[in-house]
Amino acid sequence: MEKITIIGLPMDLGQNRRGVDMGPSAIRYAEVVERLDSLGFDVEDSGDIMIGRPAQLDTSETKLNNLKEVTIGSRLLAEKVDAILGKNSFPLVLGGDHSIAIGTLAGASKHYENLGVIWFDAHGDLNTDETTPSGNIHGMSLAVSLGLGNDELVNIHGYSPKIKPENVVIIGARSLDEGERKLITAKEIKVFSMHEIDRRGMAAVIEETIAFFNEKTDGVHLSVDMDALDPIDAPGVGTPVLGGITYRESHLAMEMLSESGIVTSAEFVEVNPILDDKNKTATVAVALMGSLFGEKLV
Ligand code: B3U
Ligand code: MN
Ligand code: MN
Repeated sequence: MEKITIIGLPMDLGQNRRGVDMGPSAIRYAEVVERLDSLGFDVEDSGDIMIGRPAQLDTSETKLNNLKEVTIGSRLLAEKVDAILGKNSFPLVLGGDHSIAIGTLAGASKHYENLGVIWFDAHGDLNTDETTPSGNIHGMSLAVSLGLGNDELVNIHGYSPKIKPENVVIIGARSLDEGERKLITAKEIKVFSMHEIDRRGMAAVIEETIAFFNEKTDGVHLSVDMDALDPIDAPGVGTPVLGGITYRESHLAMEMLSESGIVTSAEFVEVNPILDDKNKTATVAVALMGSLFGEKLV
């Protein structure tokens, strides 16, 4: 695919730390358009989806914080991603917190019989309204896409489920809640935790991921939560977890995915400029996008 359409969803309502709504601005400031342009793509920046802000934020640890706004944002993003794929362009979505994946996947999976999902994340984002310890929807977006959890979220864009558990690979996990572990076991979801990455190396993990998808998927969505990376390399995230994927390992992963040609849509989320060190995390995100779209060192 030669065309890339960038779409931002500057929303921080899927979790409790303000500032991740500035992620799309930070990523643009790190010159995402120029970077992808220089690789020879026809890049269109279609701007941001604006959803407004409630007068009173819901930050209690109730079942689903800011459900109304997250639902509106997801609906609008789903329509947009659906339309971008309809025009044969590659949707590159900029977050925002990881709840936005509900909308991205709702828009993308309509275009495939068997959409694979690579969930690059320190977390599983597999909580439901029953198991969530926080009420934060960014910790539920993968479960919602599997058809589990709140009805309104699950049915966004008019159908459910968006993806099948056998088409999901989680890479970089190191912080999973009890309910998430149970779900992973029950649904037999493939997880390459930091243990596997340490033990086998990122190259083997990505080779296996590509082979796994090649057999059975007709498209693959790459969802990159920047907290998959070690906080040393990506400090500007709301929930940093020690012992993550290194800068080099993450580039290798993107380069191998680029060579494989399997990725059909992508999103980069959880960049929080308030918590960052001189826009480092956005800069790393843009460098990873470079590798994902075929940038070579020599
Ligand atoms: N699993 C916890 C914490 C969390 C999920 N995603 C992030 N943090 N970034 C939860 O709230 O569901
Ligand atoms: Mn996440
Ligand atoms: Mn995470």
